Amino acid sequence: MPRHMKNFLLIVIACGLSCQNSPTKPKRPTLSTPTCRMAVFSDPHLLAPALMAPAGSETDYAARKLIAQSHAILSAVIDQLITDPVDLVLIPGDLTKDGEAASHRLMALMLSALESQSGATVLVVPGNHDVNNARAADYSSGQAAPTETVNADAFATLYHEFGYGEALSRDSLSLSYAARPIEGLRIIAVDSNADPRGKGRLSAATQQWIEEQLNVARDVGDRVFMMMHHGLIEHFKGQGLFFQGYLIKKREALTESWRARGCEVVFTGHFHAMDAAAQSAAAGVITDIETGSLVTYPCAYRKLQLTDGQHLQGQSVQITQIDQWTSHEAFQDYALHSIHADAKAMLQTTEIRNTVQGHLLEDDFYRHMANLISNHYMGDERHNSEWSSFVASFNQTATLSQKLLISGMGTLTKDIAPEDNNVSLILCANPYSGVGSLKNSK
Ligand SMILES: [Ca+2]
Ligand SMILES: [Ca+2]
Repeated sequence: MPRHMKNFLLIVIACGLSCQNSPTKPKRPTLSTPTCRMAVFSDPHLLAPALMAPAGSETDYAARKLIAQSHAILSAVIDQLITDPVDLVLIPGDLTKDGEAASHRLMALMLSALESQSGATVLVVPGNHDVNNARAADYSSGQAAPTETVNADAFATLYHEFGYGEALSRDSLSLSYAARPIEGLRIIAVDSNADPRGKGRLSAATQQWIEEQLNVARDVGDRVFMMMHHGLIEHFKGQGLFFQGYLIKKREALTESWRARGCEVVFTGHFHAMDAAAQSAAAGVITDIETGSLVTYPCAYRKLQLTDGQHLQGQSVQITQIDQWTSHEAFQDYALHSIHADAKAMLQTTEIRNTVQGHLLEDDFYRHMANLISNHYMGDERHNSEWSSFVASFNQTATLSQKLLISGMGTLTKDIAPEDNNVSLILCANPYSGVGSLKNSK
């Protein structure tokens, strides 16, 4: 065969093969642009009134948590969300004080009233206090007596109407699930409690299930928000060092993996602070929006509006009055004073105790820390000149490790962007760009 004929045939064959290897491109879904009103409240730590200590008894549940007021605070939030309703309510864990079955049953009843009277869809996920908690106690005798807790199956049954019954998919090894409460908006609710000691951890199988769910959301063009109890991103520099149990283990790898699959927002709780912190990953920015505890100063929740899948804006709402509050002290002042009363005890459960012990200004250290912590809980914390002058005095007689500690704690005075209380995020027109090519409908 002449050479030019041979070349011609080779070109024809190559074209044929090339056509066989390039089937018609599948039609890609249009990227969803959901709009909805949302509320997020976290760590309500409800203790059923039937289990509460009698009025006037000495029981001190844990001072910074206003457990005795937990039912009244939750009732106030639910009343507000019935009066001024939203479409979707997310609750990222620690629904109960310590997983008491009676508290869970009451919580489910209250959430049922919220759904039926406001029309909202309510989705929950457990925190480290909610399931198989040996500390579940009945205080009604004036002493803590062990009481029934719930296991994972009972939790999913109790909250059947609040995520588990309407899930598109459930992880077989945890209480994680994916739901689609709003057309075009997928919520992946992550159970971050694989570590029985209460620290944030996911099993390898649950990580894989989450990635599969994110891939499914991408393939159908849904926007994705995630929620879990433990933090994904540090809310102040050094949180991962000094308060390790509050953040999810392997957080850097998870941040990369989830952002690469199109998740831009994770709603968390656990540390009891109103805070939003963003981090850049290879595929783009991801923001951890932490909501404080309803039973810890400033007893706030979030109201948000998602517009066109891209604009997330909202404000914090503080509970300033509850039913049957008869104290001469304003409720918010009482909540703030409770932080000061408990700061030392709380910090002494961490590594901080051994480091600061023996310093001449040890007690002053805890007093100043109470200020830093309450400012961090409130959110949008700013430079604190009182703290700066205290650090100067403290360092005059501090050891090297004490100097490192106080320097680390100083990061609590520097908020990480974005703003904490007035959330205003512009999300990507296409969060899947670079990892899949979806067409945006706008
Ligand atoms: Ca912030
Ligand atoms: Ca902050």
